[in-house]
Amino acid sequence: TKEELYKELSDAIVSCKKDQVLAAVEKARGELEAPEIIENGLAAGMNEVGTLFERGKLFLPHVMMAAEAMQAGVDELKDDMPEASEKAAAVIVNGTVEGDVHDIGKAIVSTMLQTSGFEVYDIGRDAPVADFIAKIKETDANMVGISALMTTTLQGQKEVIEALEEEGLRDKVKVMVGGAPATNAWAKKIGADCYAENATEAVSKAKELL
Ligand code: HCB
Repeated sequence: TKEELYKELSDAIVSCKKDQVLAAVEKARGELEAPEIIENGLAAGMNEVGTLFERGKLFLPHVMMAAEAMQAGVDELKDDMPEASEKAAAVIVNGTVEGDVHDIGKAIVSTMLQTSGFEVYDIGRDAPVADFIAKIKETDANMVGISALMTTTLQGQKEVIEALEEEGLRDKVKVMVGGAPATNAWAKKIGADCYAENATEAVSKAKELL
């Protein structure tokens, strides 16, 4: 069943073994769509890794190995992503805030937006506010996705919004925020246009903002 395949993918991530992840991806491929392999299988496993890390059952080297395995699995699936039926009328700059190296979730969001017809410019992780602004200007973007995975870097999302205001760009550029510590309430508080809990929601909310 689908649930069994999701579990196999998730367990493979928790095993922190790249080979096991690639084997599980290969097996799931014929049965599941690439986005559901990533979101319901691999990402679910990564969340489990996070929980085990918090409980002291896994250590940082494991998390790094799991992250690498996850990346390999996602890369393997790039060619399976569904082709967008039409181009969305949006250019989006996507990045993880300065001081924060977590970029797995953000990369998934970028890929899913791309396959949904968005023109995506991913400025990577640990990106200073100035990089967000420069890329938005350079590409004439009308949307920005700001990722932060730590309570200590969440503030960076607010800083990007403040910079957009200072540059007189805020009316033109819709703002989406995401990452584990972000919430709807936080998005509202800092004046973002939306919060997305996962990549599927990022795509649907970005479409709503158009
Ligand atoms: Co990292 N880490 N980590 N980590 N890490 C977290 C985030 C903690 C919560 C774990 C913990 O302690 N409980 C924690 C942060 C605590 C806090 O909030 N204060 C933490 C810490 C503390 C650290 C270090 C400081 C550890 C250390 O060195 N002592 C260090 C950070 C260094 C730094 O950034 N300056 C660190 C390092 C690492 C790595 C390198 C080992 C690795 C990252 C590898 C990489 O990204 N290339 C890592 C990982 C993997 C995690 C956990 C386990 C998983 C994160 C992840 O990839 N999840 C995480 C635990 C957790 O999150 N509970 C832990 C899977 C993806 C698919 O989910 O939430 O990232 P996601 O993205 C979703 C969703 O949020 C949304 O869509 C995505 C797809 O569904 N979304 C967006 C995300 N961005 C969006 C943007 C949008 O516009 C829209 C939607």
